[in-house]
Order: sequence, then structure tokens, then C-alpha cells
Amino acid sequence: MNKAYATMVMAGICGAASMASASIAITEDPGIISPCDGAQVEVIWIGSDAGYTGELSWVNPLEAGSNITLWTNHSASAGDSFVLPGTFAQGQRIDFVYEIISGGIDIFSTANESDWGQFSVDATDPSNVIVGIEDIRLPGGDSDFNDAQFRVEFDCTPNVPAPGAMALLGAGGLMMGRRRR
Ligand SMILES: [Ca+2]
Ligand SMILES: [Ca+2]
Repeated sequence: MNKAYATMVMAGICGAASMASASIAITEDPGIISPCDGAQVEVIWIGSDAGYTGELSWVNPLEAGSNITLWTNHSASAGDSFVLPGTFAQGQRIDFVYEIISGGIDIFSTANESDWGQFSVDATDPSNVIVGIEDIRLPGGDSDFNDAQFRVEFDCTPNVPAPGAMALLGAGGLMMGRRRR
């Protein structure tokens, strides 16, 4: 969906919602987006104030069904951190799933439009994005968005290869060139 069309759809939803009922949550894409190329991404737990237990996972974009489970809100301590494998391109999404495993049954994903209302995302600092989750499906929840809270930190410092590594890369290139002949 392109942006103009998305805006039209959102405008349509807003119009319909304001006519129908004020209780329908209007949701925006909580997309957590890499602000730079080659970003290293670290997920850092902030805390949780929730009765339900939920499990936070990162959605691996390379392999469907191979999400990496990070923590549950009742097992993690503030400051626990996990470095995501690989690096991320500018504009690439970092998606998360939060599955309620005790107290209720539900699953929320930043990649699913129907779940977007469960997430609050503060990207005031684009390299330190703060995410909060409401663990009861809206409009049922209390919208405190503190049932699970974590930060997504983007390290945009370019990895400058050492001169030795550059020499090795050069040698590798030469060898590949030779093999091709
Ligand atoms: Ca809540
Ligand atoms: Ca709460």
C-alpha cells in the first residue's frame, strides 16, 4: 500500500470511527525503523507492570517461523539486553511479537495492522526507540502501555575495516578475479 492510499484509508477509518463510536481505537503503524544503514540493533528491557505473563519475541525477517524469544515480562530484569543478529538497512522494520502465555490468550505483532493499537512507540530519538505494550486487546485494556516496556537501540557507527582487513579483502578480490578466468 502506498503512503497516499494509506492516508486515504486512515482518513476513511477515522471518519467512520468518529461517526460510529468513540471507543474504536485509531491506530498508527508502530513501525520500529532502522534510521541508518548497517545498524546494529540491541533490545533492552525496561520493565513491566502487569498481572498477565507475556513473551516477547523478535520477528526474524529472513526466516518465517524462526522468531527469537527474548524474555517474558516476569522473567526479565531492567537492563537485560539482546543484540539482534546481523545488521539492518536504513528504513528496515524491526518487528516484535508479544504473546500472552498466562492470564489470557492472545498474541500481538507490530507487523499486524489489527494489533497496532496494542503498541505505543516513542521514536523521538530515532536511534533509541521506546516501546510499550498494552496486554489486553483494545478496547478492553486500560491502555497504560506499561505491561511490557523495552527500548530498541540502533548503533549507527560505521564499522571501518582495519588496514589489515582491507588488504585481505583486496587479496580475496584478486583471487576471485583469477578464478573467473
Ligand atoms: Ca494494561
Ligand atoms: Ca499495566
